[in-house]
Amino acid sequence: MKVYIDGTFCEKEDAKISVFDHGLLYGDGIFEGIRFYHGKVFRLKEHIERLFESARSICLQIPLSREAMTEAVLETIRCNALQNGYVRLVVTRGVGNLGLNPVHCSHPTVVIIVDGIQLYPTEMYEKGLKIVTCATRQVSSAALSPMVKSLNYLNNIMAKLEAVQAGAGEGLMLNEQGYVAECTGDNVFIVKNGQVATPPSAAGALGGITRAAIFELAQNLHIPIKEREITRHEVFVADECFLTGTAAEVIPVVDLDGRPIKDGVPGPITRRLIHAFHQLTQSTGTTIY
Ligand code: PXG
Repeated sequence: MKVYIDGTFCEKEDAKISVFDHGLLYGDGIFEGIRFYHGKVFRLKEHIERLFESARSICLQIPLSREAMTEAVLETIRCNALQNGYVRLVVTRGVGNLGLNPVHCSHPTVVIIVDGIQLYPTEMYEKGLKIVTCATRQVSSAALSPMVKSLNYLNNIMAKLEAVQAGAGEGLMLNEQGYVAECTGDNVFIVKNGQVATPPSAAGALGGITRAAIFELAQNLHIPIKEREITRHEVFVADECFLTGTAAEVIPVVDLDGRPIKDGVPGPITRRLIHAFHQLTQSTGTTIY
């Protein structure tokens, strides 16, 4: 595996950055997780745009243009000669001193890693996931905008740990007000009486690229869809529930905290959206080679 660091490619073993990098010292930075399927990168423009918006929001000047960053991603995939896989694009504040002040970090660090992808087992896409509600709350959107895909994942990791310790596939995170925000690494949707709903960004949901694709697909299929506040109770009594994320794609949820969702099997709207999303990933994207 070849890794891109600040414009040069190195072997995985040599892919190292400074211990003075504020990405390490403070989690000061941003990232993207991107998929490519059959030699085409899925929603590359959207991922690059979200990265640059995250950067703008945290006052981080990415040392490349959008076009150069796009080319760097494509070149890193080419370098690894893969047709299918996952890209982790990370931009940190860069090397500074031991103080918090980002002003002393003059050069942001850009890292692009290409690897295979660890999906949920195929069986879970057919049978659905069991999830649990985490005691760890989502960070307040007043503290850190959920639209910024930052390197600060400690609260998501604490929530993930709770899910793992409970033997669940994912963990549902509530916000400070107790409304549903998202899962630890996925957005969450419910279906009730034929209507699809997902929490708004203000409730603590990341502006997911997969989430946005689901809005487009639902609209094309004439399935009503909207953003609204959702309670945990509404998930218990939903007709269907599913999660979306670059890694997970679209995956059904059939149980929350030991309450089966409806009949405890993936629902028809979830199945239609999984199928439509699969077709989208197979038929669209930026050509790599
Ligand atoms: N919410 C959170 C908190 C995320 O981290 C998503 C939603 C889905 O967004 P996209 O744009 O991917 O549809 C994410 C992204 C992992 C892992 O290992 C997951 C993400 C990021 C990094 C690692 O599960 N998810």
